Amino acid sequence: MKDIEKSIGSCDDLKELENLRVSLFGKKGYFADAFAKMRTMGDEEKKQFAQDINVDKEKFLNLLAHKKLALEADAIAYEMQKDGVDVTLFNSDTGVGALHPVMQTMDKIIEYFVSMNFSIEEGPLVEDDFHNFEALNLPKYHPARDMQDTFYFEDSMLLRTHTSPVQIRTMLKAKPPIRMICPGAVFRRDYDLTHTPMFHQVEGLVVQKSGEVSFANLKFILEDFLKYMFGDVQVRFRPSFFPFTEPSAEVDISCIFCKGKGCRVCSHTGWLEVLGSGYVDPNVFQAVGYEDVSGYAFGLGVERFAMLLHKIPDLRSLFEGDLRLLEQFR
Ligand code: 2NL
Repeated sequence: MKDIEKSIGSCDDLKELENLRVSLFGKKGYFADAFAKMRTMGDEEKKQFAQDINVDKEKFLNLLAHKKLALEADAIAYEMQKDGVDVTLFNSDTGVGALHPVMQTMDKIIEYFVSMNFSIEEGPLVEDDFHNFEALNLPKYHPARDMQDTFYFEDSMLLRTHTSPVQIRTMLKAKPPIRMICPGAVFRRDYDLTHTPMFHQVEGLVVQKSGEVSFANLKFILEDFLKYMFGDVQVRFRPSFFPFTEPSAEVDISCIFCKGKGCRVCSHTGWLEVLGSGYVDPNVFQAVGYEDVSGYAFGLGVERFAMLLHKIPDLRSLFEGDLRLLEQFR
């Protein structure tokens, strides 16, 4: 018995341990043998023997169980070490990373507006109804508020659907004049060829004393900006509608693919829509307690700009992390 105890102690293999277990507890093992012997014993002797043998049995069951656990842990540690990655190893294949094309485009946009004396403002991604909708003249039953279009949390908070709430927050804490842009991620329940549930916007806002800003100021800055971004393009303003601006205009550039001749990308119109803009609706100023001011605002989608600038045909390729795309933007 002492030998077997030693063997268990020095055993370093699960199969060998199983053999030892069988030699003790198997049908022809030590304990089966011992119990068989009892049949020929007298009562007194049997009692003493049974007591001793049960102590031994308990002891060996314990020894085997502990050894088994230890060997299994060793085996797992070995497998992990064998297949693991040594993160300290030098890898001559390590490339240099780069900003994602969407962020490169964002930086170029920001660069322009900083040069024009706009400040950069940021705000929370998780917003409330007031900052994301109510203050922006989006009435209670406006379709944009629908569960179908907006990600809601249980407590009536939501993921901002545009960066406008940052402008509301800025107006609530500062006095005019305001000259700001707010770049950042926004969220809508939409996923198809031209929509992803998360994308990036840059919105701009200028507020001054009543009469100090005109639509001409808006037209100048956006035309100048678009020529900075896209080079020698024509720019046109088209009447439109947004709940937070009045009057509103969408801004087109002449198609950069066909130079305005008409092609598939511009649906044979010769124009590409790139911006929304307008005079800030008086209801927005009222919601933030501004009086005797006027201002203009605009908004754009950064992914759309990146796609046009780099002639990327499918929006979704910007979100797949495929190195064959990303390596072209180093
Ligand atoms: C679009 C349209 C736009 C705005 C965003 C705005 C913000 C405030 C007040 C008034 Cl606080 N307007 N933002 C205005 C016009 C258009 O974006 O098509 N974006 C991609």
